[in-house]
Amino acid sequence: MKTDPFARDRLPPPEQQPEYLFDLPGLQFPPRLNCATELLDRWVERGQGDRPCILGPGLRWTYAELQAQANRIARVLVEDMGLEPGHRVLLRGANSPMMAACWFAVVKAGGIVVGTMPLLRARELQPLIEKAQVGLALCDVELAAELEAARAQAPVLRRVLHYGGELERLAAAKPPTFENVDTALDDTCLIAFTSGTTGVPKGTMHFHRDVMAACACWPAHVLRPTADDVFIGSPPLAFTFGLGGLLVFPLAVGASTVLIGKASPDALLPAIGAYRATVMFTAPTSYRAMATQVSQHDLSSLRKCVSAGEALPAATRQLWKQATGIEIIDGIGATEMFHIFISADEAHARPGATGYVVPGYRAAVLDDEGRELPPGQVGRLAVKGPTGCRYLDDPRQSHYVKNGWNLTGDAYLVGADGQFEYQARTDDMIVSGGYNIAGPEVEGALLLHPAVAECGVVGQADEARGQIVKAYVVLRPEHEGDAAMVRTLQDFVKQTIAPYKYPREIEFRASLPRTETGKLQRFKLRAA
Ligand code: 3UK
Repeated sequence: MKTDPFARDRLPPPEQQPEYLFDLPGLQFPPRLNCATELLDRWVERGQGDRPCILGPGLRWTYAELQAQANRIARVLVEDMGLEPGHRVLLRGANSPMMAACWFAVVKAGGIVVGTMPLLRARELQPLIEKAQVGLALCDVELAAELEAARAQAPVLRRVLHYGGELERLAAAKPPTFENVDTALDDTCLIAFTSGTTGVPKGTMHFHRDVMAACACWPAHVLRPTADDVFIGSPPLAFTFGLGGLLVFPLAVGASTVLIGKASPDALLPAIGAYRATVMFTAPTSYRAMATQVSQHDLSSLRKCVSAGEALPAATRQLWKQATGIEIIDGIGATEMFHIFISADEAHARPGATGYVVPGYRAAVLDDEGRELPPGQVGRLAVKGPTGCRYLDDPRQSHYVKNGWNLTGDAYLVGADGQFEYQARTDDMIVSGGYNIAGPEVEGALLLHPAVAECGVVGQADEARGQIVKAYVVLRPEHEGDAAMVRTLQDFVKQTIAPYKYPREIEFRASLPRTETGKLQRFKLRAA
C-alpha cells in the first residue's frame, strides 16, 4: 500500500532526537503496531464488545458500537475521500462521541490526526493546515465557518466533511467492518500543536508506539484505573492532556469516558453526578472554581482527581480536599512528551511538590551548562523516557532537545524526599534587586488569602530594582479592590513567605487572560 512519506521526511534527524528509554517490561512493542487496534478492536476481539465505552448527552456507545462507527467513518475516508496512509486529517470540534469515532477512524486508516482546539479562529487554523499540509478535515458542523474561512487562505485543504449531518449519512451507508492499516510502530499517528504563545506554531509528532508507551507509564503506575472507572473532565481531545485522560487512557484499561463539549466548572459538577463519574481530569483553576460549589452537587461517585497544565497551588489542593475529601493527583506533562512524566499518587502527594519521576522516565535538574545539580538547587528540568520531542520540520528542535534530554523550559528543584518541586517557567523567573523570585510561589501565597479568587504574578521593569514583583488579582465577589486591600494582601504575603518576595504592585482585575487549556498567559500580563 502507498504511504505518504510527508511525516517521516520531516522528522528531526536521529542525532537531534532525544534519547529514548524502553526498559520497562510494558514498553516492549512489536515492529508492526496500530494503536487503534490495541485500544479499541482488541476489546471486541476478547469478547468485551458489550462493555460501555463512550458516554455523552443521551448516548451510550459500547466498545463494539464505537468500533462499528469508527469503521464506517474509516471506510468513508478511504473509499470516498481517497485517504492514504500518512495523509493528515484535521479534526475540529468540541469533545464528543463523534470526535472520538473520527479520531479512531483516522488512526485505523493509517492517517495522521491533526487535532485543533475548538476556539481557534481562521487566522490560527490556516498556519496549522499549511504546516501539516492537511488535505482533509472532519469538522463539527457547528464550527464550520472559521474552518471555511481558513480554507479560503489555505488551498492545500481540499475537502471538509461535516459531522452532525453529512458524515453520519455517508457512514450509515457503509458496512461496520474495516481492516486496520498495518502500520509500523514508528509511523506517526498524531501531530499535536503546542499551546505556544508566540511565533510559528510547533507541531509535535507522535508515533503509534508513543500512544501505547504513554498508557504503560503514568496511568499504569500512578493513576491505576480499573475497567469499571468512568472518566470525565475538561481538556479538549486536541490537547494531549485531554487525549490521554479522556480517550486513550480509559480505553487502554477497558473503562468508559464521558465526552461532553461544555466542561466549564458549572457544567462539570452536575455531570459528575449524572454520569456517576469516578476519575476527573481538569486544570488547577477549574478545581479552585468548583471547590466553592461542591456542596450543591452529588460527587459521591468520584474517587480520583487529576490536575495538570500548570502548577497546582497548595491552597487549591487544600480547598479541594476540604470540599471533597479527595487528594488531587498532580502531574507535569507536555505536548512534546505526550503526557505526564512527573507525578505523585494520592498517598504520596505533598503540597508544593509535583511528585516523583514516573516509572519509564528519568528526570534531572541541570545547570546552564547541562550538569546535574544536587538536591535543593534550582535549575532546568530535563527528562527522557519512551516518548519525547519531535518537532515537525522545525529549527527549534535543538532548543528543546539537548544531549539526549528533553528540556521542558521549567525551573525545578528536587526536594530531600526525591520529589520534584516546580518553581516557574525558566523565562518567568523574576529577578528583583538581585533576588530570584518565582512568580508561582507568590501566587501560591496570595491564593491562601480568602479574598483572592485568582491571581497572576509577573516581573515588571523597574529602574531601581531591575524588576519588581507585580500581582494581578481577581477578588472573590464580596470584596473591594481598594488601597486597604492592597496593603492587606501585601502584609499577608510578607507573613506567608520571605518578605522580599511580596508584590510591590497589585492591580485588581475582573478576570485573567488564559489559554483554552487553562494556562495563565503571563506574557499578556507582562505586556499590560
Ligand atoms: C506546564 C505544569 C507545573 C509546564 C500537558 C499534562 O500542559 C501540558 O502540555 P503543554 O505543552 O504545556 C507544558 C508545560 O505546562 N505544566 C504542565 N503541567 C504542570 N507546571 N505543574 C504541572 N502539573 O510549564 C510544562 O512545561 O500545554 C500536561 C499532560 C499533557 C500535556 N500536554
